[in-house]
Amino acid sequence: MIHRIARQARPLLIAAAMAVLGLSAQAQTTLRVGFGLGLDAHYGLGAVQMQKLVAERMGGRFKLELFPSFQLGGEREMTEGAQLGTIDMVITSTGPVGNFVPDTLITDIPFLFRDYSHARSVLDGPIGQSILDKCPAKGLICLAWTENGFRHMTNSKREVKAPEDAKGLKIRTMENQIHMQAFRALGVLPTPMAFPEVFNALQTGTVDGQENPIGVIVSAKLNQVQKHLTLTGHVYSPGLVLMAPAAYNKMSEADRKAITQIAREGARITRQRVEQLERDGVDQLRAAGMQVRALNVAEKSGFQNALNPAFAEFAKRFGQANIDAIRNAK
Ligand code: EAX
Repeated sequence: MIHRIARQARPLLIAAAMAVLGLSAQAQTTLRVGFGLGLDAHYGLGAVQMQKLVAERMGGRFKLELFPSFQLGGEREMTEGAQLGTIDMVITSTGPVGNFVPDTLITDIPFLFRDYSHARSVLDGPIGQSILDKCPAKGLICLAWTENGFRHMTNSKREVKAPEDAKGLKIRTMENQIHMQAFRALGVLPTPMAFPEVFNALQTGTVDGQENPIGVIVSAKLNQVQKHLTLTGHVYSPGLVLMAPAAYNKMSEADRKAITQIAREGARITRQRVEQLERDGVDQLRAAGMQVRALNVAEKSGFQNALNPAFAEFAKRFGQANIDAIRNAK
C-alpha cells in the first residue's frame, strides 16, 4: 500500500523539487546575437546589458550568446541570417536593412534629424514604431531602435571643408541606396561595401575615404588608414535590434514582451556609449594624428544645399509630408 502511494506521489515530488529549485521542465534556449565592433563599443555594451537582463528576467528559459566583431558576418549578411533563422538576434545599423525593409530607408536621409534627442524621440515614438511594425511582413522582427550615431567623413587625400573638396573622391558607403544617392549628388563616387572590408580597402587605396560615427572610427582604429576627418554630421545613423521570426514566434507572449523591453534597455546603454565615444573620440583621433576639421554653420549648410537634388528625389520617394513630419517633430 505504502509503496503504491509513494510510486504515485513520485512525479509530484519531482515537479515540486524542480519548482523549488527554479528548474523549469523547459530546456534553456540559447539565442545567438551577432553585431559589429568590439564588446566595449556601443553595440557591444548594449548587448552585454541585454545578456544580463535576459539572465535576470527570463527565468533560465533563455540565455544570450554574444558574437561581437562581425564574427557572424557583415551587417547585411547578419540581417539575412536573422531572416533565415540562422542567427537569432542582430544589432546593426540601419545601413543595409533598407534592402530588406524599405520602410527603414526614410531614417537614412541626410540632415533629417537635428540632434540625438530629436532622433531618439522620433524613433521611440509613433513614427518609429510604425516603421518597426513593417518588419514582420518582410520576414524580420524589429524589436527596438538602437543607435550608431551621427556620421562624419574621413579620407586619405585632402582636407574637405566644402562639397567641392569632396568631388571625385571614392568614398565607401554602406549598402544603402539613400546614402549612395546623396553622395552622388555631392559629386562623390560612392562605393558600397560591407564594413569588415573597409579597413583593408582604405589601406590599399581601393577607396579614398569612408563615413561613420566617431565611435565606429575610434573602435575600428580607422585613424591608422585615414588622415583627414571632417565633422560633417551629414547623417544620423540609427541602429536596430532585430530578431529572427523563427526564434521570436516560439516565445510565449510574456517572453516576447520581455525580450522587447530588454532590447529597449540595451539600446539605452548603447546610446549612452555613442555619446561618450563621440565626446572623447575626436580628441583621441586628433591625438592619434588625424587632421580634424569642424564645420561652422555656413559650411555645414553648404553640404546641405549641395544635397538639394537628392532631397527632391527623396521627397518623390517618401512623400514630403512624411519627411517633414520627422524633420519638424519636436
Ligand atoms: O554599424 O557599415 C557601417 O559603416 C556601419 O556604420 C558599421 O558597420 C557600424
